[in-house]
Amino acid sequence: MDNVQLKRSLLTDTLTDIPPMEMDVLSLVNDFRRNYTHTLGRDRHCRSAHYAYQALVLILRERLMECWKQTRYAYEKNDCKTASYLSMEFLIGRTLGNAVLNLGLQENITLALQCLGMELEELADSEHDAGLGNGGLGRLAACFLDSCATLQLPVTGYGIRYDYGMFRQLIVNGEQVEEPDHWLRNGNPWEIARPEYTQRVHFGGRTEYYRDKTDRLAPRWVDTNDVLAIPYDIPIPGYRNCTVNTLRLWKAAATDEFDLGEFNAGLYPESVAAKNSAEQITMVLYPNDSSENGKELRLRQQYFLASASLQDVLSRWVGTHGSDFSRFAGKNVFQLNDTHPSCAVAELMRLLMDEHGLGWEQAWEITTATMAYTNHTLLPEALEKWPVRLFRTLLPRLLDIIFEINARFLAEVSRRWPGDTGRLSRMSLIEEGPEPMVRMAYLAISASFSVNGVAALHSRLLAEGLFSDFFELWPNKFNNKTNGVTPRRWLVWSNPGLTQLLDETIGAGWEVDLDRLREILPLTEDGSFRERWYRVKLANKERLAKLVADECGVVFDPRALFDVQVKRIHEYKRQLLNVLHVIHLYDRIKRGDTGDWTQRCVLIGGKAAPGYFMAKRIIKLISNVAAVINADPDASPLLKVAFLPNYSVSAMEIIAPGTDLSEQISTAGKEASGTGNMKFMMNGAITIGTLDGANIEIRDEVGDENFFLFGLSAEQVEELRHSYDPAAIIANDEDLARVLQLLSSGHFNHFEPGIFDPIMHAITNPGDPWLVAADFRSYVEAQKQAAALFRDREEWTRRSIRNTARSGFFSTDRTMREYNDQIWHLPQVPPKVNICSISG
Ligand code: HTW
Repeated sequence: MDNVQLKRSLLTDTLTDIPPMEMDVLSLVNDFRRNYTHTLGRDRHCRSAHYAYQALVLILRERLMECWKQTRYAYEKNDCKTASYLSMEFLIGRTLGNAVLNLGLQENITLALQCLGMELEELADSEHDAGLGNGGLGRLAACFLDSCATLQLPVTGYGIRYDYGMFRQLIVNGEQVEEPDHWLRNGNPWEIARPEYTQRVHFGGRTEYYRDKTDRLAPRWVDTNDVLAIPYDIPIPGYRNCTVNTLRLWKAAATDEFDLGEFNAGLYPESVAAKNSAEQITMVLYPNDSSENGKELRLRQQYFLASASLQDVLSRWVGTHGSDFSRFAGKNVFQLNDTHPSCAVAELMRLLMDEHGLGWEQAWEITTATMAYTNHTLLPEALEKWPVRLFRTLLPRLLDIIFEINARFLAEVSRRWPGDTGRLSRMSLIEEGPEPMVRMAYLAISASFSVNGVAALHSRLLAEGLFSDFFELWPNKFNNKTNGVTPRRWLVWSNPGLTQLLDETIGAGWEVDLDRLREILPLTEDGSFRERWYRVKLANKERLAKLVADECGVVFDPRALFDVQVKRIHEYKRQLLNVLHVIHLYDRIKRGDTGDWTQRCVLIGGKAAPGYFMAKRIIKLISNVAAVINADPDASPLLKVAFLPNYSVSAMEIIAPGTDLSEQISTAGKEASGTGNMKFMMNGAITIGTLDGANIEIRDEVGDENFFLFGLSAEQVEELRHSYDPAAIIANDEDLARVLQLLSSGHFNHFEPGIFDPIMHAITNPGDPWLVAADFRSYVEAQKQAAALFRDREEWTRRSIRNTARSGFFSTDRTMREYNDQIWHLPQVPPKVNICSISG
């Protein structure tokens, strides 16, 4: 072939135009071999499954790349508005199975691997979870990205590439032990480093005033210690639509010019070692869910995320639009996932003014037209406040700006309510006192055009309670966006048995139009359909029973009622109430009160924040109670209890499909939404729950006869607080009295005297904020109903079917459409697909 022929046979002569990759089984097999031997350099002597996993990831990655590029080009070409989802957490779990599913390659990859003597499930199972989040808030961000890609919305996730994600939880002698999660040890084949987009983030120093080009006094931030932010991109494929969005995670790196002073003094090793302090920033995820911890390093992380992400967006803007920011707000929106990235408010002001020369008014107009804030909790201990003193040393220029925002804001408040000094101090962005604090939620609200809660009740309580002053001032900012979960991971991938049954019954397509699940409703009256439904659930329970046997050494009988509570361990979530019920069942067995018994297997799992004493003690109680019951020959045929160590995204993929009864038992008014509740519902579990968070909407959707309701309402909880008398409740409830007698007698801690005293105290304390004793009776009654119903297999199955059928509302596709229609207003932009062979 001569040169001319060669050129003609190429598609074009640019560097990046390449022909589409084949998706057939033979091509997959050959590409697998090529990657295994040539890219990874393995030969027939290699026995490690790890390289097979890697080769599989590489053939998927190759196939994602073209779509990824085309997706970027489509967004650029349309010059369309884009959203940046700023979050300190993205709890994505495993990526392999999700990529295979979303690329529509399940069948062909399974076949290709079979040819090579391997199994997809096994390889998928060898992937380490990306545990870059604590719980619901972080997982929500991951589900949002899946739905945005599926809806072809131009949304980029911005987060932190922690070297150590959520700790691995071991249970040793019934107690939680934390182990570091070095998830990057074997590399992360899903990420692409993009050092060419590195940003520089400032810390420390001071503000100085200088004369700018127009001879005006202008502030600038000087004498700073800088840290580099290097982006690592992870592809987020949409569901069979060729869109691949981006999750951009920042890693901290030292600059090269650090501490020249020490170099000159000949302290070369010391000064290289000092690089550490910069690189520390992205070392570890803080393992606290729904509580603030106030550490300086955490504020550094937050600012690092906000600054790097905003600079990334601004430098792209300047690259394509130059220094004209007049259309910036029409083309950008920033969604703040709780207050964690809320430094972004002041940082955007700083960048626009100090780096891009805008005046305050124009910068503020842009900031307030682009920032939107989502609140995820009403718990006062989770509301972030940072000492003004810390801001002054770490982020002095930001503090100037926050003070200015506050001064202008308070002026607005006093124009509206002249002389109302109480209101001024209540609403000030700065909490006065011996240690003045910046109230991050107020900073976020004051600069955002949208403030939303995550379930209907939660959003109402924000407006009526926590943020009522702000609601009075700006009622139109406030709105609700009820959470969801992605049905691709939480139904299609996790529950292949049910997926097949649904496909055969109503035809494919429901995965992206989840309301279609309602089409199975008439079949609740079809006995053979119910039988198939029951068989699927049974098989999933066998899978879960295997997990429990492997991880806990406890044997669950798949015919029993699988009663499951998995979530972070927190007093407001009331795992304690669950244990009290378990002890009550045990007590009934020991008293011979076992007429019409329903065999039950209770599974509890979740991590405690390492510094949360009561949460850790609750884990110990669950473990000890489980040990006593499982070893008791009277009890164990009727009741089994297990604490599952190291609850995680990939554990939930097995747990949700195998669950009959979903425990959602938080004190009403405390759980903002919950999202595990939705995963269980989608997989046909029935909820036992309080009127809290999204439980209320779950019950509205499924109908009250398909939900076991108990407990005080949020209003009743507030009302009772003043007159709560647990002693009287205990005195009037023999069952509860016996349970507490067993607990305080040391029956569950014969060799560990006194360890459960703090738990007894918490339950019997009139100041118990979680009102455990108050809801015990109605909880036990609801559990009785559940147990009785479970013995009627046909009726239970009908209600299980209805739960799945009516779970459509809880797809994040619906949630993202609402964010987009009411907050973001982004266009749907499909990539050019002629070059890409993946399309739906
Ligand atoms: C809510 C949960 C809700 C979920 O967000 C939670 N909020 C935090 N963690 C959560 C998604 O909207 O379904 O009901 O409790 O799971 C959360 C938090 C935090 C501070 C406040 C609230 C999480 C991690 C770190 C700090």
